[in-house]
Amino acid sequence: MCNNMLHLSMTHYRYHFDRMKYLDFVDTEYEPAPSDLLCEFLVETDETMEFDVAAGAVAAESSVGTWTELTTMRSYVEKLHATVYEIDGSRIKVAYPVELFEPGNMANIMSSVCGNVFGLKGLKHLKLDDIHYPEVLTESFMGPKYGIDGVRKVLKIPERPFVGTIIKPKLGLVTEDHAEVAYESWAGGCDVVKDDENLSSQSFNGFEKRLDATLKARDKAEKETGERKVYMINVTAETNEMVRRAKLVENAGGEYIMFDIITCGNSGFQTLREADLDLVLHAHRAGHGAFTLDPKHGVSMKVIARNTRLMGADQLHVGTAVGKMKEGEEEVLDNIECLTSEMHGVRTAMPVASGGLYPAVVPPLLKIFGYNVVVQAGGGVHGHPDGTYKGATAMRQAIAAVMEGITLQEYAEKHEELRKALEIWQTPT
Ligand code: RUB
Repeated sequence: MCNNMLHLSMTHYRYHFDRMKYLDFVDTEYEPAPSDLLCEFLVETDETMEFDVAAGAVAAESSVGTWTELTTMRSYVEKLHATVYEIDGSRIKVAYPVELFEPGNMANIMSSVCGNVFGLKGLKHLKLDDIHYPEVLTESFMGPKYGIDGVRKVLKIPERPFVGTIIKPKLGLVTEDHAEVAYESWAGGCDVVKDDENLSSQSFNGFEKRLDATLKARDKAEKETGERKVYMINVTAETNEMVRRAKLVENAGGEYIMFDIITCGNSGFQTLREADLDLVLHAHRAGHGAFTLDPKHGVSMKVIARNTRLMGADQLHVGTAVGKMKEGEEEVLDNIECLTSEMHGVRTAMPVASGGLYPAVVPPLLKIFGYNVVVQAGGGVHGHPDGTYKGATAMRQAIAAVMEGITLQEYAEKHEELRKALEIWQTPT
């Protein structure tokens, strides 16, 4: 009991002592310079730290400060301090002088604004909720090579949403079966066929064999349908191997690759983008939920979306609001905004809706997304009672119905594939 009291009072004493230094990083009169990097954090403290001290601690520890005064501090270093320039409830806004960061180095930027601060004693929760880059940093990253306009040109689809599928089962199919399912998907109406996030080069479906067999299936489907078809093969691997695989795809006549942005990491992706291949880059965000879903702690999907676009992804998964993944409409719209809003001339990236989609959810989905979206259904295609081909047709019909302004029920009267899909998968209530 006594020991506990002593511990508590020492803790208070320590933060009281440090308070002056951390508070030096708070100045709500400060007006950010156009060249500042701006971050929004959500902060929650425990009983050992006062809120404004915590706010200053975030700015200090993510810039030039630490827990004590330094004999090594110089006035020219002090000028580089970050400043908390706004406090609104638990939300703080921090401005960072751009000199703190190495241009074009996302790992470096994240090591500051998304680094040690997450382990600070006294902070119960911390969330990096948004980030805004000044032009001097946006122009130091490659950005998307194609963007929305570019991918529409590749697919020769000027207006309609893209219809995509993920091969299911996600793992286990041997190469021949994988290619056959891909062919059925394209022939039935899909524009895009995609690997799942955890298919790379396992023994049952090696990368090189799969690339060859699936591109042959693509060529056959293109010939038969007269439509452009694309295959997003998953190149996720160790960085050098990932680039090697991407080059194989380019040489084999593929137009697209996919990779897992969270598990490959920022530097892995930057290396891939800097190879500057003639390939559309599709980013899957598997694993983001470990950082993004807690409303109070971690990093928001908005930050991941802005960073992924800036580093150069042409497409990114942003949630669906109507499918199996957790985010609601508001979060999905925020994510879409991060990919499509003005960002000092950086190209836009195409939002991807994926996860628990099927024909009946297409109308509410397109209401949220508009037509600039890749609508990807895995189970919603391959779970159709009449198989993959008809499942792909039903998805395409659902999109046609929305574009023609007809209800799915009305459209289904003359389209059996859609009718059967609507019979087994209803609109959620
Ligand atoms: C799709 C699937 C994907 C999701 C993940 O399969 O599981 O990996 O895209 O979600 P299905 P998100 O269509 O059968 O659900 O894209 O939101 O990250």
